[in-house]
Amino acid sequence: MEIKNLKKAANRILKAIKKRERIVLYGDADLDGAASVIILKESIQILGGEVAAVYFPDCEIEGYGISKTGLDCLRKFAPALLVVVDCGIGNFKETNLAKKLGFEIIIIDHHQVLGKLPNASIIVNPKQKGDKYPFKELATTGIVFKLSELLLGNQMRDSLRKNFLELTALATIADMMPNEQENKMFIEQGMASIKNSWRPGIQAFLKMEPFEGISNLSQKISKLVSILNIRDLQKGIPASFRLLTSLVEEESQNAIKKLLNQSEIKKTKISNATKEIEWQISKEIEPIIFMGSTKWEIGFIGALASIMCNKYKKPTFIFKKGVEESQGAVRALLGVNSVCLMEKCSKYLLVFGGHPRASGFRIKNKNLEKFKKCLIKNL
Ligand SMILES: [Mn+2]
Repeated sequence: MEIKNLKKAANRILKAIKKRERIVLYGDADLDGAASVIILKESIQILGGEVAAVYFPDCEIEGYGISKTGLDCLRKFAPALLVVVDCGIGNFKETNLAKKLGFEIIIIDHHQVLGKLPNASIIVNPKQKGDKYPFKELATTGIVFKLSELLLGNQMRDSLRKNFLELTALATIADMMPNEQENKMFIEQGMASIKNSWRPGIQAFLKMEPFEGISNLSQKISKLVSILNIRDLQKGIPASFRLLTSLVEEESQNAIKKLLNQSEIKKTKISNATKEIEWQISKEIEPIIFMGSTKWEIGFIGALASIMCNKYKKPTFIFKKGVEESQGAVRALLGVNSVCLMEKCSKYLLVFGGHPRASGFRIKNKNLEKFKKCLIKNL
């Protein structure tokens, strides 16, 4: 049993390599997206192909998923095969726009399907209708790892396989996918070889002072994951991608120091925002937490929502308020499917999507109050 369309996607990519078509990779800027892009890019290169461009949208500026900004940036590469990883399943309009610009689109995603599918030429998503693959909880990197096995065949040497599994393990942990079945296997195998990883970025990390002292491997890994999950884009490339593809250990160490610093700053910001929220919710008792501020950053609203949701056991909607639009992160406890809940109120939203317990949305500010009321009514 194979994931629906996985073989089809592999064959299409192989054809593109053979015919020297231009290939463009488009990934979410979190660790799952970045690791997926790395595995795919390196697989294509091993097969003698070339990747014309990689693109990661900056959530702070252009929002989540396939963006108009991103497509404007990439249109000079059309006609090309555009492979979108770890996002795209909710990008109906943008997929059509990409087609109009001359891209053929493959979407490889694991986020919840929203009623219909975007108009891409191939969609790989274990959660789509008609997919009989029994395990639905793979991270996108897990799916892409399986794709790389199909692409490379017997060119997948043991050391490469181990290395890709290291990335898959890190991304599966970062995306908080359940540690069971195939994920468990990926995590176990990836962890087993990570100490001997040939990626200088990983070696740099393991040798650095604050981590050297941690003897417990899984603690070390969770620290590494928290650092790699910082969406620090420089010239459009996230820190995780830079670090995991870096060829120089020293350069990586400097990058890690910067990220450690950023993660401290992030912690302070989150703790300040937590106080603000707690002061607010002490005044009003509602079945959901629904709060936004112009001061909060996209970079930490997800973590902030997780903390509030776990502490107060309520579905939590935290958003960064912009001039006309807001962008939010949602967390819910087991038993509440936040994507389905938002689907019921989708007339107020510009974009939404994600996983049942961790998702996001974009909305016009004038609809915020109506959206909130609708959520409470449909809870
Ligand atoms: Mn993901």
